[in-house]
Amino acid sequence: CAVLDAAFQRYWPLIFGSPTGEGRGGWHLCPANPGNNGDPQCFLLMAVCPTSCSSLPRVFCVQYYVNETEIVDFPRFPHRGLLLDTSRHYLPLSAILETLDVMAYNKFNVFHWHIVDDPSFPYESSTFPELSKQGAFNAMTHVYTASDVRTVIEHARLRGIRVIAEFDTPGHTLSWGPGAPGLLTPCYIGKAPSGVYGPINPIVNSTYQFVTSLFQEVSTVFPDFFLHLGGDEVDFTCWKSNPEIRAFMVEKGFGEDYKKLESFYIQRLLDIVSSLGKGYIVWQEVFDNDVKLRSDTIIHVWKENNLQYPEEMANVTRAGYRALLSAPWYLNRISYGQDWIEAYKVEPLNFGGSPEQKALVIGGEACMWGEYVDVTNLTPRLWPRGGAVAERLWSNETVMNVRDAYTRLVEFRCTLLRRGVQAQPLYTGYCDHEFS
Ligand code: CP6
Repeated sequence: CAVLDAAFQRYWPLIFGSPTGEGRGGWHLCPANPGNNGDPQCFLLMAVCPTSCSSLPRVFCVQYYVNETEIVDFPRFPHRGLLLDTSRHYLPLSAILETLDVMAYNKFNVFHWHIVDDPSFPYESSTFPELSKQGAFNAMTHVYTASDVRTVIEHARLRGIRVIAEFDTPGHTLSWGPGAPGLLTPCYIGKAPSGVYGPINPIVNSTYQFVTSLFQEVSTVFPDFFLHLGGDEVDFTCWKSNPEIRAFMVEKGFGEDYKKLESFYIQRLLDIVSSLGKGYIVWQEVFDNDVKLRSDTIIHVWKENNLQYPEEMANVTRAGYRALLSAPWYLNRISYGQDWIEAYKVEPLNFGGSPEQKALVIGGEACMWGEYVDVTNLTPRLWPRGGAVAERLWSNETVMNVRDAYTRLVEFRCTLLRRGVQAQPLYTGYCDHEFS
């Protein structure tokens, strides 16, 4: 009898239960009909229980047909992510869990949770409960409690998916204001505050005390080594209007260069998060603005302008940083026709650079920004289109035939429907199960 190999030993108890109990006994597989050259091959499965069973040795012989299949498959890129935005619209827990299921079918392995932003703050913080009390769309119903967050992380973990939370600062933080008085910059009209607020106020110490406490909490709630710190799209008009900020600019010798002020904030934030023992991912502006970065920082390339992203990938990797690509993969964008094809045809390493530079591209993320997406249209917009990005990130660069991919996606979309996932059609046609 051949002892079952390690993989078989692991999965067999999941399917049939473990007659010998956890970690006890040896599994043996005996050909029941040696000499059978035809298929399927029949095996006898015998589980031998060596100790502490009522009648020893106990032998189970079960006859099953086992189809032998050898699969050689491995990912091209280690980081295959999907971004969901739960600030523009609240997504119920069930929608996030279903998305994690379908991510796993697609071999996505990172859930980038853009959890808070300008419109709402649905993250329930234990350190600063006022943030969601004042900043969520509804503090009772439209929040993610500590238990919800644990549920998401565990559901993801069981499917081989990491959860990376993004707390985007210093821009995209308007919803933080009501629950954190003094955090945001008061904007001015002339000599008087206008009552409107801008990005996080980078010139007061209380800001850094606040972000230290918040990120202390966040870094324990989200166990992944990485946090996403945002740093994108900071609007300088409010900072420019504020006389105290302008005085600070003079004092620091920043002149009129508000990117220097932004960098001043980001630099301190990165030091805080580093001291908490976390790694960080930032949007490309942080790199573009010449912020001093730890050498293990990951730069997230998102700007689509005129398909210039290959140039940015080249710049980021030339500087020695690892890069993540999202620019061509905005699933929230839709257009008439088969728009998955453009996403599929992207070749992430198609930029000018050395092999060492190419090796710094750790993968990419499909993004589902939430301005026009809530629970009603999330699933059909994500699937099966997200599968095109997933395949690009998983498969060898030689796997690029669009017609073959179409066939796979059509089949996969029918599978999703059979599993109760409302995936949208790619084009005309039907699914076999419609007739059965
Ligand atoms: N929110 C945040 C967004 C976007 C970004 N950051 C965004 C910008 C342009 C498009 C889609 C999304 N909605 N916080 C940029 C990373 Cl087309």
